[in-house]
Amino acid sequence: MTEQDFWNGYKSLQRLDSEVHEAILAETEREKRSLVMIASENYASRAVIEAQANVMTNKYAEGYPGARYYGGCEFVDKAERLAIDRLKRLFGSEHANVQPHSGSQANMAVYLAFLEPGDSIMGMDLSHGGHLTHGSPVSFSGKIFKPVFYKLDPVTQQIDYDQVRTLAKKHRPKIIVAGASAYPRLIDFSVFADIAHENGAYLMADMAHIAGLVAVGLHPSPVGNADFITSTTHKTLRGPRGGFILSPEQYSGKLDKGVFPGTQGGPLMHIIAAKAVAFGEALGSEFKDYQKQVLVNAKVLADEILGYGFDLVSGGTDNHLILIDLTNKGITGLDAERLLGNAGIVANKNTIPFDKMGPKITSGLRLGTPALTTRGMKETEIKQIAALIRDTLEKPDSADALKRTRGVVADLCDSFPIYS
Ligand code: DSN
Repeated sequence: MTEQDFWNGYKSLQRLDSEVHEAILAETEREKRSLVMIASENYASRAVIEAQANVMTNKYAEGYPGARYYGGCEFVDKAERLAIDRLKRLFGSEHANVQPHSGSQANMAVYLAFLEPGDSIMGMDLSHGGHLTHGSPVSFSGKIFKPVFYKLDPVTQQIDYDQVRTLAKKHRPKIIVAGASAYPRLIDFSVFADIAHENGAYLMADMAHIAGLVAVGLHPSPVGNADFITSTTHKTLRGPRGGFILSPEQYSGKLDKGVFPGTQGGPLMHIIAAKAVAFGEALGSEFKDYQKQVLVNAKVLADEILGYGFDLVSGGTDNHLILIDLTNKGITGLDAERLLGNAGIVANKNTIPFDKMGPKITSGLRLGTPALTTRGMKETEIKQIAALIRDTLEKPDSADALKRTRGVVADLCDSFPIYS
């Protein structure tokens, strides 16, 4: 069955709402025809997509399995219990909450459970690779709580744990957040835990980007170090869009209340069913092979891009992404994103540490390998794609280069279908 057949199967949608049906078909085609290098995107399996398109969307299930505020929850209870059990096994965690609608809501639930408005939180500066919900003034996290930010070391462009310790001592945040959305290096959760606990703070690890790597032991786990662990389900973990929280048993009651009734009402039971499927997939042996290849591909991408004279923030990568500093190439992140998009390579502009441009322009470009690797691409294809990126960014006015690049992108997309 091709993707087109898959979506054409939605006959009622086609009949009743052709506009939305067409938008879905167009998105299907866009995904098929482009090389996705957005580090936070991936392709959920067909089983995950099928599981989330189910009648559990009809069901209210406020509460938790066995203790709901509605009748008729026996089957959604089963789905949620499967998701919880599989997730706990996947990460070796004592407690799991699979209800957060997103990573942001998972973070919000932790803050609500353990902080009072006005309390201080400390996270990585957004422009250095942190996340909006780690205290940015434009997010609830910076509006309700008092944020303190650590920055990357200006020379190594990596986390400066001494600076984190000094800031923790000075500001005594109640929660320290270890996690990032554009950081290409390993995060040492045990050092973060020491710093937090020495200073009377909780440690929250936001492992959204690296959850798939952590699940198979290819990135050190925050479990056993962090008091609370939040994540999304759809990045390296390759599930449906959503979030979850892990913790030791001692925090389970407060955390569960932080999610419901603290920040959410009825859980999305169809999405929880799909999360269960994705966690089951992640427990399989093929998932480790996939994550290994994600890492190999990212390293090859880093080496190739460096070989073409581009600078990388921190000089390389230990995970699934690289962050190109475009300063020496005289091109902005915005222009790079546009040029690549026009050629069929989807990526996103990103600030680099101490960026002189604002977040709407930026001097950086973030590239990740999770989605390409799901399509089955390996070192050979990554080398080809690195060359396309070089051509696109170094010859922005060459119609020949653009034509060549579009041709190679089309060939790669044909040879590596997403859903075959
Ligand atoms: N917006 C996500 C990312 O692209 O990294 C983080 O939530």
